Amino acid sequence: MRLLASLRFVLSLLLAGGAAVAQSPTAPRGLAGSRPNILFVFSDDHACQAIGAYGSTFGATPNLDRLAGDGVVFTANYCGNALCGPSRASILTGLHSHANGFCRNGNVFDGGQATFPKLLQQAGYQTAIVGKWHLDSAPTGFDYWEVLPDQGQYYNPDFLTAAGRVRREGHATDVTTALAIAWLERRDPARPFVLMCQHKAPHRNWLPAPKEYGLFRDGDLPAPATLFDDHAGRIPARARTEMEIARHLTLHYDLMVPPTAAEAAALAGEDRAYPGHRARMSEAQRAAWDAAYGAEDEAFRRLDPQGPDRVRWLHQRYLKNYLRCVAGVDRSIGELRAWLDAHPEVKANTLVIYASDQGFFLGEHGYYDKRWMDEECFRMPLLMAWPGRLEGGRRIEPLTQNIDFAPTFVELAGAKPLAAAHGVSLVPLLEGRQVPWRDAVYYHYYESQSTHRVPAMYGVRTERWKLVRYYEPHEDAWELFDLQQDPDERRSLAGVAEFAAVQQELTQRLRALRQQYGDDTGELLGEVFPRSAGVTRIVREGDGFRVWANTVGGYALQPGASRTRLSATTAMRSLPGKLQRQGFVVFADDDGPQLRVGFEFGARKLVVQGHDGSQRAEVPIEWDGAAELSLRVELDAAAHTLVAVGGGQRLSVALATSWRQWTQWGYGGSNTETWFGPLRLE
Ligand code: SGN
Ligand code: CA
Repeated sequence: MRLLASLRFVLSLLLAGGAAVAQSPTAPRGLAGSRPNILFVFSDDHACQAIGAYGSTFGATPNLDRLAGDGVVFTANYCGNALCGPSRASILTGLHSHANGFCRNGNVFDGGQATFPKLLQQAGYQTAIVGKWHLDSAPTGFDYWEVLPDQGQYYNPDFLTAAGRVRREGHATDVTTALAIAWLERRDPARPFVLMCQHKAPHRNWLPAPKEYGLFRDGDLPAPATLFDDHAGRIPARARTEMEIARHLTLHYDLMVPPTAAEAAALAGEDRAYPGHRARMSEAQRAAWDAAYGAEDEAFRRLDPQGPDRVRWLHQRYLKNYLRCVAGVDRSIGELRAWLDAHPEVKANTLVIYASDQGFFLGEHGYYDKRWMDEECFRMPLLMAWPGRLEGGRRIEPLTQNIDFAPTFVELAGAKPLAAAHGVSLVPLLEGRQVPWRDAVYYHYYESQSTHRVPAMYGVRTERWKLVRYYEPHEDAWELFDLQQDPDERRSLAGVAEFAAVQQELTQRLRALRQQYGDDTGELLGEVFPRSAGVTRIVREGDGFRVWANTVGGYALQPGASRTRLSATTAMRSLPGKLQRQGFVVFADDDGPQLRVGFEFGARKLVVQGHDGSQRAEVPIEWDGAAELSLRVELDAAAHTLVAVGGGQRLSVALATSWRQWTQWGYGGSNTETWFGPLRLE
């Protein structure tokens, strides 16, 4: 089976004209099945631009740079979906998102599937994970786990354990490191281990640990050339993205600048979370924070910078706090390696790995956050050191991806292989062997219509080119970048006559990759649902449709003749074996507002809701979780009434007077795989 799979892979590479890897004369052999301990240190949102070994000049990572000098640096490592949960799910399973089922944050990881910790456990390894998890379901395949709930807190974080929830005093980075070391101390020394030490840092909202407060206090750090990018030459959605330092970074929540009395009385948006973050700190922690930041905050108020100067100030504050969080993670690497130095018998057989779930924008294109297929966030750091086995300072340049991690660990451990993995073991690259290798990596991002408003996309990157398809019908666009001529990705060449042949070839390559990985998500029955967002797939089934909605409020709509009154009926079946949230029918006006009427399956409720949370009404229903639910909706714009009947209940809602008509309708949901009957309108 395994032989067949690798044969198929090699064949697909040859057919696709895969790249070969040059041989290194000094590289090690026989790593497969050598059963090293694996100390896998993993952080959240750590971009290569902030690591010295990848060319950063910020100086935030002396320990990581030392690790890179002692070991190997993967220079072209990528994620398949630049978001936390999806990247982690791909690392555990070796599968792209559509196949492991975790397409967006907020999905629930199916812990019943094959993962590398389970296979290593079966092969006699001790398995442990501490820190960020973000996959919602309880970790499976670990002898010991102690993880942050959801995103977790920086100060005095709560942890989830098999025995319940505990609050631990201190900074998340330090607490996580301490948990990792405590486990190393008490593990069974007779068996190999895999320990995943997963830091929350440097994730938003960038609260460093006290030990790093003093860093970067003198002068400005260099800003990227594209800090004031106008987004011209690319798709319009780039300018609509809500991740601009100038417009979206919040002063209090993101940058922890204390609000004035007037500001405190009117906190809005994410800034409303500011007081909670202050309250989470102890009095002593707050005092230490204020002592470190007070003078800078005062200077900001005094100078009150405006326009580009204000953007530069926001960027500096953001970047410095981000790098202080990075430096904390770097210190953790130093502490873990110091523990290994003190235990030479363990160190000699321990592979230390450092990676992060995706990269991050550090002001490039004026952005923070990630999600786009741009190099800054698509690329992931990957460093590996293993004394006596990996020669120091080597750079490994072929295209690698997070789906390769699990097959690598499994092969090193001599465990049963992951039969269906999309990724391939990196062992040949570690050994410097001449093997056929992939010449392109695949990407698919789903979480549109959500925080930061980045459209769904899939794409391909080769050594020189990147082609991205924005497939939601209301976006429907391509971007093509020449990474050699335009490394900052400022000018899309999609649709430019001179590059038509390149675009065509890459389109075929993209199609072939989608086929190879079996990804048929992202297309919506051609023109049947011309307006959609956040729905990944619709197929006809019976006389209705099966709909996959990955996003909060995902929908797919058809246009119709304008109506001021209508009566609609349909049926809904929440598909068994899947984790569901809600399924609803949608009625929309041309300029966007939507009414959603349907069921919260898990909570067993009939619900009416406006697209913006308005018009909310709900009533509990009696339902066995399996039966088909029928739904009837009566809308009358003139009488301002909405009546919903379903699940044996009736909801009556007074409609806002802004509703004049309905011109589109269809299906929607969140985290749902739902079968809908035909939507019959009268
Ligand atoms: C939170 C952040 C977002 C971030 C996502 C995903 N907002 O929602 O800025 O993009 O997480 O990040 S915050 O106000 O909660 O910080 S991920 O790394 O977990 O995927
Ligand atoms: Ca992340």
